[in-house]
Amino acid sequence: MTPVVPSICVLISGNGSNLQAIIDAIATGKLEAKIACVISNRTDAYGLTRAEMAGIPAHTLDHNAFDDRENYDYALKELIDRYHPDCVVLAGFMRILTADLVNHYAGKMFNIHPSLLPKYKGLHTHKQAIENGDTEHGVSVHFVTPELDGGPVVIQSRVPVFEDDSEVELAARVQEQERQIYPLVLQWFCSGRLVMHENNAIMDGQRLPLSGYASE
Ligand code: NHR
Ligand code: GAR
Repeated sequence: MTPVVPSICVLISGNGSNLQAIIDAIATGKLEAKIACVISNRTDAYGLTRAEMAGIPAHTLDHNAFDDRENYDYALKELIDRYHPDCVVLAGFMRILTADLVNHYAGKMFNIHPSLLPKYKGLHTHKQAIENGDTEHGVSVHFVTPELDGGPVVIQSRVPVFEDDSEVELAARVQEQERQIYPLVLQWFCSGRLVMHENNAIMDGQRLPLSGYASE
């Protein structure tokens, strides 16, 4: 009998380096899953090309074609649900999602956010870390809940901030970590080790600390 492989829908807006890390982790057997589809809200996202090159169905759903967030998210939900994914992954997806959509995928939607949450929710995180003179910065993977960047953290990875760092340099350092931790979290989820319960991340039956897995 062929084993049932969990399926993932990946939402992107841009370059898609996290998407590529997921594609590569599947190819090398580190992530036992398949990508059902990739959806971008922007037509010019390079991640769409990455999906096509990997033979994955790729769609653009342009938010500019919709009057409001409710209508956009309704269409997005319809498109995602055509694939019946086990998991929905935000990978550089730049649109805030309505509570309706997020609740529809409760416990199976993830985001990777470029800061050590709860620090720097929202946009321009690298700029803020530099401007505030932080010596440490990083990235968090969390379950998505209606509260923006506020869902339970699964794992964080830390990087140093050097005195003469530009935003671009710091972002590159953070993104190197992103490519490591996102496939790992997805493998935990797809293998049934990781669940969300009452707004907590639970790993192997244990509630994870607020900063996530093995944070130090
Ligand atoms: N939606 C919900 N409900 N909850 C979360 O935790 C979400 C979410 C949607 C996206 C990713 C998040 C990030 O990692 C994310 C988490 C976009 C914005 C934003 O302000 C903020 C946070 C995130 C993504 N977007 C603008 C908007 O008006 C558009 C900006 C643009 O297009 O460049 O939607 O940082
Ligand atoms: C990543 O650094 C991700 O953390 C960040 O955008 C980049 C996307 O890279 N996400 C956000 O800022 C979400 N608002 P990618 O398209 O190459 O995966």
